[in-house]
Amino acid sequence: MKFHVMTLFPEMVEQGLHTSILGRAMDAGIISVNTVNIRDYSEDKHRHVDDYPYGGGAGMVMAAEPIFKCYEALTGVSSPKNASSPVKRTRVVYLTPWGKVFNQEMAKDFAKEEELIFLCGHYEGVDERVLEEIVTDYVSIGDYVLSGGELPSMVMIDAIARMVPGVLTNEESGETESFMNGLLEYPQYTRPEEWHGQKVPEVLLSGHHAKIAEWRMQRSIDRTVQYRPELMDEVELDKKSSKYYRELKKQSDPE
Ligand code: 6GU
Repeated sequence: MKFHVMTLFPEMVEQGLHTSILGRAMDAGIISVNTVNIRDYSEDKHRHVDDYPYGGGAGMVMAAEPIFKCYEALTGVSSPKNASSPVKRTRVVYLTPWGKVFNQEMAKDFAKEEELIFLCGHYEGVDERVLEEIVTDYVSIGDYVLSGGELPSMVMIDAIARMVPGVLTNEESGETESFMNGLLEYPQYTRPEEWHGQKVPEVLLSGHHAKIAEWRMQRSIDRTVQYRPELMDEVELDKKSSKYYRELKKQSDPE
């Protein structure tokens, strides 16, 4: 899968993505990240890409033309809205706090694409007209404001790339699956058996796989109830786990 990132800070995006699992996937040729500097498509001699907002107000607005030129260079498409050709348009994601909030489902959906383009804004925003012209998806990574779309694009690329076949090893996919049952991860322990007076839970040393699985399921439920209770409305629990969850609710709410 090919990721293209249109940005004013290409080094930032490149440096952040070449490590660990994604670095390995790039070396293996399963994914690639191509950054494009929007400033290279500025039309004035000072390489400006922003200007004052019509109507006044603080801050600067990124101008439409350099972004559009950058998009044309990347795709070869000059009128995306009235594309009459049967070829499917490459999706263009604009990162913005007012977009749809990103989640694992969306990561899986984007991972079906062969190619994706990210547009990273800066300053107070981007001229609305170029967004209307080229953007297919408006996405936020949560309810807080960041300085630009670079970090959000990196977050999305990481999450999407993990869903591309061949990026994760079998073992790594298994771990993601265990989160995707809708519960939070159970606690993990490694050596030593005792640290700062705290012992590793006995059952994990028992070698009894069924008991270990049951213990982990219960700790996942405990943790989800404590930190993200709203997730419990969506999960499907097996018989044993539902019984445990019912008992847990009875204890905290004996009515
Ligand atoms: Cl996608 N962009 C910016 N600038 N801030 C954000 C965001 C995106 N998602 C959350 N905050």
